[in-house]
Amino acid sequence: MKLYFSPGACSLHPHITLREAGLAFDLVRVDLRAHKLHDGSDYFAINPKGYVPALAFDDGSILTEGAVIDQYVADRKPETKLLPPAGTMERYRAQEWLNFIATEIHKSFGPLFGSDEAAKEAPRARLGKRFDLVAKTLAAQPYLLGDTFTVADAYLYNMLRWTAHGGIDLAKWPALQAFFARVDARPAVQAALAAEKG
Ligand SMILES: N[C@@H](CCC(=O)N[C@@H](CS)C(=O)NCC(=O)O)C(=O)O
Repeated sequence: MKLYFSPGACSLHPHITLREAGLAFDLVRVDLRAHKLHDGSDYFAINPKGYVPALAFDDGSILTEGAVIDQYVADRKPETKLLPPAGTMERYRAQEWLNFIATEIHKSFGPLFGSDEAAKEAPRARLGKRFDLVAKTLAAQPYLLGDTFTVADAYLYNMLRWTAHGGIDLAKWPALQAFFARVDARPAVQAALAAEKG
């Protein structure tokens, strides 16, 4: 498999998931401004959506949408418990978090990376409310689902890495800061960060 990524982008969470699962994969860096690979080839020819992440299989097909790639990877290695088994209520809880992070957190960051300062106020306030909710859960337990790290935690960690750049001070939520440090210390997370730099 190949994971198409851009350093620090939202391809980081499936990247972490692949390493947590211990699956073999190659990393392929995408220049998101030009939508090209380093050899100059057109990324749209690989992923018509033009964005990362994309997971490519040996037959040339691809799987997109980070939260879905996470679930595919976790299901390849159920023994790693990166997700509860499909069909259980716990699995729906994990999907509830994944969808919440994708739609309520991830997509609210977009305007914070632009240059229109006025356009940043509302999404920043919305993110603050979402973080209030997440912090309540993480004040009571180490991970979103309880005591076990899951792919939803990888996704949340990826989003929290963006807060400083987005002008959001995590110090307001000690539970989120503690969660961040907990996930940051995982060997698979450090390996993913190092590989994205290289
Ligand atoms: N719905 C997609 C969104 C992916 C996404 O927004 N990717 C960004 C990086 S974080 C990107 O590649 N943007 C460049 C572009 O859209 O051309 C997912 O959750 O995987």
